[in-house]
Amino acid sequence: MQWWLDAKFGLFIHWGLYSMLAGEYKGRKTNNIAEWIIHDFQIPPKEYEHIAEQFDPKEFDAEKIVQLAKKAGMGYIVITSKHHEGFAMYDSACSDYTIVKSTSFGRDPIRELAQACQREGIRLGFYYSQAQDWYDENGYEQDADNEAKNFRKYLDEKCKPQLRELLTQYGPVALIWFDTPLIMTAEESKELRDLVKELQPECLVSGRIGSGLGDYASTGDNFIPLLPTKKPWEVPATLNHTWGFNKFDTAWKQPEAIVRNLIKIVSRGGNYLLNIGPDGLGRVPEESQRILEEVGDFMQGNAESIVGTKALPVYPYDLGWGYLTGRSGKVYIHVLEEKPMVQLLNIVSKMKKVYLLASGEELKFEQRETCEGDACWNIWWPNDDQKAARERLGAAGKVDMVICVEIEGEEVEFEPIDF
Ligand code: FHN
Repeated sequence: MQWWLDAKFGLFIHWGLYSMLAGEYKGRKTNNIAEWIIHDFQIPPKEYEHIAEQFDPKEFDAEKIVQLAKKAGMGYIVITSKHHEGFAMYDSACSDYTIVKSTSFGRDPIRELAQACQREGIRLGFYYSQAQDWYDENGYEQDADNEAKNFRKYLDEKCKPQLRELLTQYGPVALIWFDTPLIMTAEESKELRDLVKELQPECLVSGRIGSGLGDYASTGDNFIPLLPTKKPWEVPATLNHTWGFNKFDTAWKQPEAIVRNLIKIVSRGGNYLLNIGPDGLGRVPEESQRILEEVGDFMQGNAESIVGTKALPVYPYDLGWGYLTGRSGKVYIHVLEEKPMVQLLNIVSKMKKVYLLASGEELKFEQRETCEGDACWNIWWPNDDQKAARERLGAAGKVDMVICVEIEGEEVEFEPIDF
């Protein structure tokens, strides 16, 4: 799974029939995440079939989405192949409730995306809701009486056959992003894991397969761990509140916040899986595009401080103004705020060379002890002018000025603060 550990940043795509409703059904607005509308409003499956008949996302453009992910510096894409609504967003022979059979659109967007990803050299994984299925009478549903259902039948006749299709029809699959196991047993989760590994041994399995059987941990949605964890981990996160498109949700996190989250997550050794929700016509919301493009401006010059980095030992301070990332022999100081100069305390490693990552412009530095005897790094902006240095960096320095410090030795050494 080295590719996944190195990638650090991925694109999540929530797209399904719910995207067409856009957070509203029969004049009623949802106040929950929009892809839950069928559950929250208890829309009967028959009615949902009519919605499917009107689904015609003719503006879906797989190539454009892949380019957007690449421009943002993302290394992988994960798309909903079947969300809890039970609708297959690909050509599935196991069900008639699919984008190819139930809509006038008739195309297989998963195939289009798989082909675009292969052309552009970006890995593709599939989200698959393995337990919740609000269309199938034997699929589970949160807060429903699930005990009475024949889940074995659902597993054997829908879930496993569909996973088999996804893992045999679309070339190499980077990962299966399972979600909401609910009351699945450890044996059932293991059965799914075994199936994935039998069909594609390299394919990863997300933490939400259940019973701790994932190849990595998926944190709670939008929850960033405070400290590095033992198991590799990933934060699935939204750009606004919802995952599926909701025309009323305009609470967009701005590029500054996204870059800050990315650095924070990467500094603690995690991955950031950031979501877009295309609308009912298949279009990526303009705000999502703009935000990801600006994040891409940062990544353009600074990807080295993100991609392929490893969690450093825990630095004993919460800096407030920035974060540290690193790799063998290098520490990257992410400066997110105005600072006359940059100082790091209790850092023992010897500095060899210091420069702005995006431009290579060298910075004056000194290594000393403070009056209290703490090991200390001091770094100055050229002519003590951060603003001018930021301007010279252009778009790559707008949100974060990344300073690269080359050090002696491979791993940075911090000193304890309680000596
Ligand atoms: O219920 C889903 C939700 O719709 C969305 O898919 C997120 C993404 O992580 N997962 C579940 C809730 O945790």
